[in-house]
Amino acid sequence: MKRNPPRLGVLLAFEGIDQSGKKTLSALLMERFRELGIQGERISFPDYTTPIGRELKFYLAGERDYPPQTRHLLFAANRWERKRDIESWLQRGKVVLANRYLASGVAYGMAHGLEKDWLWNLEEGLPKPDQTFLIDIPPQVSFARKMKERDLYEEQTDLLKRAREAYLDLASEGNWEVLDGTREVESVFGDLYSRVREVLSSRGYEITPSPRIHP
Ligand code: DGP
Repeated sequence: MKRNPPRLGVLLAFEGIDQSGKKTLSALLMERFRELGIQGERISFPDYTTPIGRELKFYLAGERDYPPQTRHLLFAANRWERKRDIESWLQRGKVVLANRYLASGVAYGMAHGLEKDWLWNLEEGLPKPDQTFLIDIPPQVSFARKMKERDLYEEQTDLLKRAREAYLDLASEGNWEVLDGTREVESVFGDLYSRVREVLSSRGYEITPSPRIHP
């Protein structure tokens, strides 16, 4: 059996429906890592810069029509396109932050009525996250935060509702950290950061409480 290479770094995944705050929180975390001298990398999925990512962009703009399985294979293939990069960052001991990752494929696939096991199989072999954070918000909050220019999926309240339910279902099965994303960003970040510290400390990273000098 072919095994994935051993790794030294840490992979943290950020999940949640649109407008939950994934990008803002991971950007804040990267900022904190910079202050602490921790080497981090941030990656977002879908990654629209790859060949398959560009195809997904057309799809999300309503310019392509694919059967459900085909589009879910494309979303998963987009993650496989970046496998080597993620593995190489991890092997160099970096902390990798992924905005959306394996669980996006499963949650959105389930929201479209596809089978959970089939969806997980598409992700089998990609580096597994050390911790997945679900930034949980209801669809109404997502809509209130972004009213216009929503993509094909973002426009559909029912789909967002099902994606959120699927996320909560997955979170209860896995060892995920669920954060209430309806709160002020500082408060969500506070909770996120304490869990990140625990994960990193358990992996041998040295983290001081705060590198900032308070007058
Ligand atoms: P974003 O770039 O994060 O706004 O994502 C674009 C849209 O694609 C969003 O509505 C959620 C959806 N999406 C993201 N990842 C996946 C995936 O792996 N599978 C499916 N089916 N949809 C996804």
